[in-house]
Amino acid sequence: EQAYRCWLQYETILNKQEEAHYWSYVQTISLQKETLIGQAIKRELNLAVESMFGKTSTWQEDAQLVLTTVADKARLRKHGINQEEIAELNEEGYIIKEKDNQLIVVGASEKGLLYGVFHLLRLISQKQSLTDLTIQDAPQNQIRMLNQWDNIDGSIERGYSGQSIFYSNGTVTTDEKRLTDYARLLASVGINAISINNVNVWKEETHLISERYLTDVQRLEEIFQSYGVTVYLSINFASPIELGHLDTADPLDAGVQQWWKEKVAEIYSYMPRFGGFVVKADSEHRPGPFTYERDHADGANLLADALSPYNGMVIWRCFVYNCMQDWRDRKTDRARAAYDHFVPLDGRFRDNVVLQIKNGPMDFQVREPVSPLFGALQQTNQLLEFQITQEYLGQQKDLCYLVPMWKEVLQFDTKVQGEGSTVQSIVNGSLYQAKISGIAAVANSGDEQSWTGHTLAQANLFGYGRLTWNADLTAEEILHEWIVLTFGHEEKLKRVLSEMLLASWSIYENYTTPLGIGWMVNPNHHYGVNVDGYEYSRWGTYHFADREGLGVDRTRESGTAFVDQYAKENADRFNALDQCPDDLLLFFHHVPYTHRLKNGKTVIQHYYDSHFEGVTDVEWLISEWQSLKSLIDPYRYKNVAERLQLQLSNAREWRDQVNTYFLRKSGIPDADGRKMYE
Ligand code: BDP
Repeated sequence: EQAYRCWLQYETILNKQEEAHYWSYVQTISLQKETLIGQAIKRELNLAVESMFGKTSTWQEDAQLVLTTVADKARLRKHGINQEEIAELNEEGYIIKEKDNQLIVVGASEKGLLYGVFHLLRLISQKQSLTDLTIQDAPQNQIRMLNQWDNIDGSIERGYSGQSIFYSNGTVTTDEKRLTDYARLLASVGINAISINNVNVWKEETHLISERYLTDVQRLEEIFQSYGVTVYLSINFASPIELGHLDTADPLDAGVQQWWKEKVAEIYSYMPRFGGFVVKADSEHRPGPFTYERDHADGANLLADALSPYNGMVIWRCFVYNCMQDWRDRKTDRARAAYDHFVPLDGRFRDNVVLQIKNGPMDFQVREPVSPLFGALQQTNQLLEFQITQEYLGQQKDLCYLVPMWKEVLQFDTKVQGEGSTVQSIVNGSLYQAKISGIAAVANSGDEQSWTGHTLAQANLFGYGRLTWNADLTAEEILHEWIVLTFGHEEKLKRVLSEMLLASWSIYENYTTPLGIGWMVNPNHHYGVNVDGYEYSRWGTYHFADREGLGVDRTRESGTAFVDQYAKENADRFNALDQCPDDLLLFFHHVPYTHRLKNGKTVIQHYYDSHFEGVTDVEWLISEWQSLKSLIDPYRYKNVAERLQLQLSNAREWRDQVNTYFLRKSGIPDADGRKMYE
């Protein structure tokens, strides 16, 4: 039960004083309209009040808690809220104000009101006093999206939390309770968009936009819509051929254009508030405009024209590279691909196209530099793409709290318009006055009791929502909120859990691939170590270790010149061996094993040390968790305890293989003479 409820525990309030304080506000509630979202608000409050107080609120016209929107001018006046306060909010914002034992929540829209109510419930769960409260809040990023990589057979691509809650055995689910609870979780942290099928669209999934499925998709859409979450579908670029039986999907072909227009009209006849399409084209064997010698602006604009009468959007992914490259040609660099494909097209996309760009130039490794597309694209709408599901980060067996990594990405200064041209300022639309912008992320949820497999991985879903709402929150602040909402107020619990989670990313990095090299994973499933697993394959993901050294030379003098995709200042910094940050050293440079890092250690010694440390740190995680046993319910305790054991074997395996491999390659022994498995 607790695992299922995540951060919406709504624990019974036992303290009499606290109970009296909060009850005085929620005993009577007024809500003007009973629209879809209005009903969701009412449902949530009833559920929360019942669970926290064991009694029910009375819904009446004159009440202690007033829920309303800006449209209700008379009531705002009555509560002394002036127009200026409201005018500062965007349409998803809200005000919460307490005066004389009356509480009012005003949404700039109904959605804003919904977010305001969740905020209020969060305050109560955190035991914050409501007396004299004034809160004015609105999201910083416009689109805050989840990408489900769910397939109709019920499997989830890169899913580590069981099966899909959207589909099973070739049909759309009928478990509306579970979907509603998911929508609640998302809305409670401000997520406002979701694409409900895998970006790799083929076979049956292609039919999701056809009559066969649209009635079912509409059912799901309504659930999410009632929590302010707009639904999108991933589509197959070759749909005109596969569904429409045309002989081409050429974006400049009039028949193809007509086909998409009719298709989009059909979709909107089912779902007038449908969001639009997510498209992975010409990538990893998916079809796309290249087949017809057209470029990606042609491809995206084709769909954009069909969607624009309905204000629909095309979310076009930039994860385009040649996955069949010749690995012997060291000049081909996969990291360059997205920039090389898309920068020449800057300015050619329609207003309702938004390019979705992975945070790094490769693929969600434990540490990558920020994608140079951020900053380079100046006349194109952009969405940043994160991966919440831990494909390369321990697959929800290993613990890895991701908010600190995401913060680094958002704070990275691209310098394209001088100091302060951060990624956040691009994705919130301010730097280039973008019409559409925001953040998307691959979800980590499934049908397991805890939603995320590893109970502590709930922190990443929660954290993603909170951070995309407000990028100024620190990783610590978000974590503390999450711990209290999920596990309660016990001091020891708060301290230990936050130490564990805040250390977890760097622990994972230490026993896997520190210094920015990445990969070395088992091919295909990507869990666990395999140092040369991808080294001689066509995927473009290499470490180039030889007897002298390791790392990828991406410098302008002797390497792939990838560095020059960044603004000059960053390019020069990454390019210069003595200025490149150590944690990205091997991403940009091929160095001898004896190269000295800024901490004075050689690269090889750092590799040995960090791998030994990583394992010791996992042992520390285990003993920390054990110290919490009496403070956590048995289900969640066991769930995490078991996974920590898996993490320990994984970490040992990484340590032993990586250390042995580099000992053999380099012939340089560990300075501390520790045992290696030669
Ligand atoms: C990679 C995954 C692959 C995805 C691809 C993508 O291994 O399953 O299809 O990204 O983002 O990380 O399209």
